[in-house]
Amino acid sequence: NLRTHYTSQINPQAMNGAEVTLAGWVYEVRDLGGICFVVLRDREGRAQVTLVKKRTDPELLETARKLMRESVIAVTATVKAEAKAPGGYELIPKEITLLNEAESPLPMDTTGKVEAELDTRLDSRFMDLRRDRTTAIFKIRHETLRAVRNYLSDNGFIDVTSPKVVATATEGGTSLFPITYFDREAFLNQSPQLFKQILMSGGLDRVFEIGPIFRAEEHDTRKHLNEATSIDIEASFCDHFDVMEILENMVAYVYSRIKENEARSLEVLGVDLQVPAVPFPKITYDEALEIVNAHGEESLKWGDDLSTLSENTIGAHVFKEMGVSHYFIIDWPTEIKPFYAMPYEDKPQLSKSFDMMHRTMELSSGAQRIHIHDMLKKRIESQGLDPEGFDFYLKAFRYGMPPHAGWGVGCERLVMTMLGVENIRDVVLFPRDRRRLSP
Ligand code: ATP
Ligand code: AMO
Repeated sequence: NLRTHYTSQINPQAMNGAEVTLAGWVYEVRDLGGICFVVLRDREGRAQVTLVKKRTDPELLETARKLMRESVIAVTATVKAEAKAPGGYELIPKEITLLNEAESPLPMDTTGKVEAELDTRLDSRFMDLRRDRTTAIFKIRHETLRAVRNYLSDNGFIDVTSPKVVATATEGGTSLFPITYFDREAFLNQSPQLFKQILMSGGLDRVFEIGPIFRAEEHDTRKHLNEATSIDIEASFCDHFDVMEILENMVAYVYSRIKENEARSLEVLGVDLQVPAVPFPKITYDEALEIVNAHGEESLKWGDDLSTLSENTIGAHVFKEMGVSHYFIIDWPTEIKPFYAMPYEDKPQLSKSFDMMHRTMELSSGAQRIHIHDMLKKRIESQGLDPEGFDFYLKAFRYGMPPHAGWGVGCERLVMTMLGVENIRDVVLFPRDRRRLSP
């Protein structure tokens, strides 16, 4: 390894006088004549390399002065505690090695002084990632998924992966990406839904999957991707209320982990994170309609899906009345939920389903599922789908399928709402949308 430390690992007091080697990018060179500063940036922060003309080998000084911004360097230096320098120390270099020179001009600014358009940043994502804000977002995304994995593993869930090349649709509303699978038509999977349910028949009892989902949404919005990352669970012998409790506790846990482990990233982003209190309030679909209709901007009748506008109206109302951002909408009309949602026994027009919302968007959908074979087959038919295509799925319901429930959360929506990021593309390394297929 070329480096001995990251910039953040240098303790100015304890390491004063020690020799270290840091490696990273040239953030900036400030040549003030008698003194020259090279600021080195690595993933964890920045360090100032100080070269005083009178006390520096002329060849070394010349190397430093000629460094092009964003070139890759390694610096072997002595640590010197210096209260005025960023991080409380500066580096007095013995050697500066230019590992790879960057061309000039750069495709975009990395200092945050000039704010580039999102498209420019995504076109040069490698360069955008060198900005503090972007690095902070992806560290938090990492910590989010780590917290999710820990939380679910600690609560008895088994980490699984299901196929992404499939033969059937699962989520009625959105369309499919067809692909050619040898001589057959296949699709990119919209959701691990059918597979996670089959695993309940297999007796795995509680499973989770973090993986890609593909949706051929034609629209261009700030909250839709064509390839998203879904966090899915399925749990046997549970109803919808049980899995809502798992969901709200997981979200609160994620927030608390981020607050604790990513304080510096939150600071870079200027986010003062409030861990949401559990339980999240629950309103019924009927109450949600009343809120929308009382508000007057839109008129919805029973059985309509909630539009983006109505989601905003309800979110604002809940925030105003209850002071919370996260809430559930429960008891949806069976007809507008997917075929696998379990209807209430006494009121079959209502289903044991829910959406978990954050002020301006849906974060998760879930439900208790139909575990009765004949009932499920009827629901598939009544939604105009061909049960034959679902044979592999229905089969699992004929030989001992336990009652079960589950949900899916979009990882990107979880992160963007946590950080107040406006556009979902900001929290995906290489987003796929209607226009974007590379990088
Ligand atoms: P699902 O309900 O399957 O998760 P969805 O896209 O319908 O997906 P949301 O993403 O929460 O659900 O969107 C909420 C509402 O926004 C939808 O009910 C719909 O009215 C509207 N909507 C959904 N997709 C789009 C889109 N691509 N462009 C504009 N509005 C959309
Ligand atoms: P649903 O279709 O609501 O439910 O998806 C679950 C969650 O996944 C996220 N999501 C998306 N994020 C970004 N771009 C998209 N195009 C996109 N589509 C979905 C959202 C959404 O709430 N099988 C069910 C889940 C279940 O019942 O277990 C399902 O897929 O955050």
